[in-house]
Amino acid sequence: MAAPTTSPLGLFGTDDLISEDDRAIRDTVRAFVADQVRPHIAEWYDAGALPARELARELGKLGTLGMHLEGYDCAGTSATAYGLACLELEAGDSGVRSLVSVQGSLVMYAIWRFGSEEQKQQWLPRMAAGEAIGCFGLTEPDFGSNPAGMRTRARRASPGNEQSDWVLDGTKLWITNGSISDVAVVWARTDDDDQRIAGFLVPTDTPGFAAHEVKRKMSLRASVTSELVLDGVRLPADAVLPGASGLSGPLSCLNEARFGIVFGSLGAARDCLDTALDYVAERDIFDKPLAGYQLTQAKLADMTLELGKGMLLALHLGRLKDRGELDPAQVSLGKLNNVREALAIARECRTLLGAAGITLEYPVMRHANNLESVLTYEGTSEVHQLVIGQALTGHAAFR
Ligand code: TGC
Ligand code: FAD
Repeated sequence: MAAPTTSPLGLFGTDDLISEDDRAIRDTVRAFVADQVRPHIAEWYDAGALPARELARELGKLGTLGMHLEGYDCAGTSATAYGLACLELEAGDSGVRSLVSVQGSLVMYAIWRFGSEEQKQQWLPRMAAGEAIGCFGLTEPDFGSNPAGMRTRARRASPGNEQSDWVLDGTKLWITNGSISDVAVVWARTDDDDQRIAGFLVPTDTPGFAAHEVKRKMSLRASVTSELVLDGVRLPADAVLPGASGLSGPLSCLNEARFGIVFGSLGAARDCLDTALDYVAERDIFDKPLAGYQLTQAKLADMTLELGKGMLLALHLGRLKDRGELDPAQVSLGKLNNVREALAIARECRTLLGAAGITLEYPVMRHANNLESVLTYEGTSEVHQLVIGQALTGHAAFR
């Protein structure tokens, strides 16, 4: 039997498009995943429990938390390196990548971009080290794709007095890391004259704050997902993120996390394809390996094409981001395409594994189930189609 001559991404030669420094970071994260995630992930997934605190500390030591941010003990890598780290983490499990995305791209980025110097000093070094965990509360039970409709309210304890404390009331749902967080970034509509949306740093031990874990998930089982309840949560006047005003605040954070998913989703797809390649080489069907059938090779070729095209797109977007030229609609192109194709690859790989593909012995069904969440969070496919449609036509068709 002839040995394979290349891997799916090897065939595309995408490594040549990555700088030596970025490749070194990628390889370090890949080794971490092989050592600290792969041996345990099926068990964590089965149990629906991630040892998130321990893992966060290890991810902090590795330098992956807020890694593309400058200063405050963050690693200050390129955006492409951050993307490649997401890819390797998600090759382990989307839940592990989610932990890093939410911490670095949503919470740390929000504080780094919109916070006061005191807020940055207070939270960023501890979060970079994985000693403090954050969550990002935008979605509500009745407002997911349309966060502008949010009902969570922030009112002044003494109306009209800008030095007054804030009081927050509302409910956030589907919040990653919610019930294990030390701090929640909560987006709320204020009672100021312009009723603007603002972000608040809520220490999770503040009276009136509660977090409840969402149970019985069939996807992202190795990730903590929670409901946040804010019932008269009183915060000092300086709990607000001073640099964020309006919906562009949280949406700017989403651009960062969506960028990580452009790469991350390819990690799940690559892991499925690698698994399928190994499987078809070993599995004899009728009288020869499954790898030797034309139908199998057609599937493998088509999946390799989509994985490679997705990687070229991701690296292109990475380069644009490193030059400071990445537009949100371009992030939507990447998120829409790469998650959709990663899910298709995971499902196709599952067919190649036959019945074995439905078990946790192999990572394929786990990745496929995870990607169902990835397709929905950080903007559903339909939302990204509409963002792209708006860029192409000038018409906003969200409403
Ligand atoms: P619209 O009127 O278009 O815009 C309101 C303001 O925001 C600005 N803006 C953006 N700014 C930065 N980045 C973007 N991508 C932006 N898109 C819009 C816009 O310029 C405007 O600014 P200004 O200054 O004029 O006020 O807003 P809209 O209400 O029509 O909504 C547009 C829409 C539908 C695209 C947006 O609401 C949207 O993206 N919805 C999807 C919501 C979403 O993705 N939620 C994700 C929650 S977090 C999460 O899922 C974490 S999962 C994490 C994990 O575990 O990995
Ligand atoms: P809906 O908005 O109710 O959408 C339902 C369907 O309607 C979708 O198919 C959608 O595409 C479609 N639709 C919506 N608008 C339109 C339209 N204009 N035209 C046509 N179709 C449309 N949120 C956070 O804030 N923080 C987190 O940390 C977080 N983590 C998450 C973790 C997990 C595991 C999951 C599953 C979700 C998480 N979310 C988080 C929430 C996530 O962002 C939302 O689920 C997502 O934005 C979609 O909102 P929704 O579920 O309310 O769906």
